[in-house]
Order: sequence, then C-alpha cells, then structure tokens
Amino acid sequence: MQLYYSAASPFVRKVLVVAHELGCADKIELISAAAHPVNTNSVIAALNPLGQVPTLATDTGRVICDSRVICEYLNTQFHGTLLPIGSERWTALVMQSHADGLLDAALLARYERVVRPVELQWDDWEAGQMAKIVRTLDVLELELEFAGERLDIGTIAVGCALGYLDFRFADFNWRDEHAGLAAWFERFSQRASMQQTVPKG
Ligand SMILES: N[C@@H](CCC(=O)N[C@@H](CS)C(=O)NCC(=O)O)C(=O)O
Repeated sequence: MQLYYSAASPFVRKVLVVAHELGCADKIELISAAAHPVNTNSVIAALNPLGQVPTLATDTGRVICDSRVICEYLNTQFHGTLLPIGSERWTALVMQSHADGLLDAALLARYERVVRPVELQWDDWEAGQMAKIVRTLDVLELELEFAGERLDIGTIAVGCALGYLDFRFADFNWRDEHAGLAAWFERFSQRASMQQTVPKG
C-alpha cells in the first residue's frame, strides 16, 4: 500500500496512529506529497479529485480517499476493533466527527493566515473558525470524562486534533479552560503510536 502523506497533516496522523495500533504500519509505503488548497498537487489530484492527503493506493490498485474511509479500510483489512460495534460505535464515530470538524475549522483558520493574500484576509472568518474550535473543545471535555483509557477511532481522532492545536496554534492555550481534556491528552500522548507520529514540518 502507498500512502500519500505529509508529516504535518493531522488527518494523515490519524491514519498512521491507526496503522501503528493495528500493527500494519510496516505494510504502508509513505510517499511525501505537499497538498495545497490553491496550488494543486497534480500527483495527488490524479488519484483523488480533491487533491488532499491522506490518499491511499491499495495493493489491488484501489484508491481510497478521506482519513475516515482509509481508517475503516485498514481496520477491516487487519481485523481491528478500532471501530466498535453496537452502541459504542456511535459514540466513537460522533467523537471522530467532532475531532475532524475541529480540524476542518483549524485548517480553514490557518489557510486564512498562511495562504490567503494579506489584503484579503478577514478577521471575522478566523474568529468564526476559532469559535467552532472552542465549542468543540467544550463538548470533548465532557465526552472524554468518561473515555478512561478507551482506544478507538474516536479517541485517536481527538488525540490527533489536540496534537495539531499544539503544533500549529501553540499560543492558543486550549488547556486553560479544558483541564480534564488536557489530563486525558497527557495520558493518551504517551502511547507509542502517538509518540511515533508526532507532527513535523
Ligand atoms: N476530510 C479529509 C480532509 C483532509 C485534509 O483536509 N487534508 C489537508 C492536509 S491536513 C489537505 O490535503 N489540504 C489541501 C487541500 O485541502 O486542498 C480527510 O479526513 O482526509
């Protein structure tokens, strides 16, 4: 399998954490690919119409886009339990949805500053995205209170989202109002899969 990836991408990190937890990371060849919302990467776009990472090319020639779908594919192929069955499934999937939504807002806020020309930047846009992040952190603070040491696609997604805030929004101080979430993240970050996928770039 080939994974088109960037070491800075939190969505790629989610896929890699899943791969490490499933014990299949060594079966994935990493192909560095700089995705950009304006300067389209033609190599990625030839596989994935959105031109985004992560994009996975499987050994049978199938292309799988979107971290959620790639994680589910890996979990199925390697007989994992990261997408639980029964009612826990919806807890995990909703948690993943919150974490990925937080990341969508974080990327939009970041692109506003690093991609959009200065004269076109809109402070209210950035503020709107940051407000989404704060509201999502408030929800995750309550949800993670009951997560304990749970490992599934939901907790993995939250770990990668919080890691991205530390990586790209170091001045944001999200821990100040979310002490429970911060304590959970401190424990979760000790996992080997998280240590092996610390973002760079
Ligand atoms: N829903 C997608 C989002 C992927 C995404 O936004 N990736 C970013 C990098 S972190 C990207 O490729 N950005 C370039 C673009 O949006 O054109 C997923 O979960 O994989």
